[in-house]
Amino acid sequence: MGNRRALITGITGQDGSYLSEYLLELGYEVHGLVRRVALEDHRHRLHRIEHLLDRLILHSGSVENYPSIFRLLASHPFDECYHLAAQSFVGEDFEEGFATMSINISSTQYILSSIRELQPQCRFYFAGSSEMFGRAAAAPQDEETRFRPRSSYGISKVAGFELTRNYREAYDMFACSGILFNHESPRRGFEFVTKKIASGVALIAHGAQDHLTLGNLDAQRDWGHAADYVQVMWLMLQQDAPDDYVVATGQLHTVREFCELAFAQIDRDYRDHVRVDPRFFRPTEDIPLCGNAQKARSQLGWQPQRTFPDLVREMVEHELYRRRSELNSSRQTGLGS
Ligand code: G4F
Repeated sequence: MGNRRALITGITGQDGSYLSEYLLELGYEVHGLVRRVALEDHRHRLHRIEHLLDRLILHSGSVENYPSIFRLLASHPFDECYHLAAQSFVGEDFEEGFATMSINISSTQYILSSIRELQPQCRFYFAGSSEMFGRAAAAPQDEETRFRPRSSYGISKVAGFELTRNYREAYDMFACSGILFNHESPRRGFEFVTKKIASGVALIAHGAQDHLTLGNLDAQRDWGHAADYVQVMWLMLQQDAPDDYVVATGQLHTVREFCELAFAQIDRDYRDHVRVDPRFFRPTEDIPLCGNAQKARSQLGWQPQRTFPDLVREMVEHELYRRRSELNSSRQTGLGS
């Protein structure tokens, strides 16, 4: 396994950082495509991979820029390419979704077309999403469920999925898509509800804030742990034949349950601290997004290792630790109150 080379787009994100760790553990040489501004601002933009920087090979470039992708693939042979980069927040206004669609769709086509032309043996992974099911007609969703996306993000992911399938079928490329349901971790961005709750709990525990404002507490999601989900990306590319797989826990939890467990960790009752503001509401699903990962379980032998309570505990512990460290360092520099 020693000398295998992988390219990750979106290496600075949550999934990119866990996947980098995993591939490095497996002995891969790991390359990442990173915007020049990020390379110049390590502390803020590379914080998720800062502990790995001396073991990664980063290239300046952007998935939005065809020449930079083409150049990179023309100069380095890769065994595997994981295309994780995307504009990924769902809660945006649909009308403002043009950039999401054009960036997400064209970047996938740039990479697939460059691989086809320059390195057709390179195996390709596309990060699909449960948002592709959108207003699903049935639950749980599996590989046979019809896509009915209703966000610009979901539509862009369906297009990426179809591009991947088409390159696989038309050009005989080893190209796979993972249809990943929500996956969280301490490295999640602050715009997502799990991180918002975990970080709010830590602020409340330290007296920096009294309450947390959320949208629909009865919204349900199939939440897994990102560290479990990146392993399945790798497994997909190790099979004899390329295919697409749903990756999910198959268990639904509400935002309320996440709050209950998170606040219980600091011995508080969420009802005393959570306020609801309709501004954060989204259209609710008649049929919840809940995945059936039976195919990944039986064909790839994959099984998520971490439970929902493990996930909540880890996220809250991380935020409590982060707040404590921030307070200590501001006290040391004389800025604390
Ligand atoms: O954390 P969320 O914003 O994640 P969402 O929209 O499900 O999207 C995430 O998962 C998708 C599936 O993998 C990815 F495609 C996508 O890229 C992203 O990673 O919202 C989760 C749920 C929603 O039902 C939302 O309505 O939480 C509900 N919610 C309730 N209050 C809230 C809030 N969401 C946010 N962001 N903020 C709130 O205050």
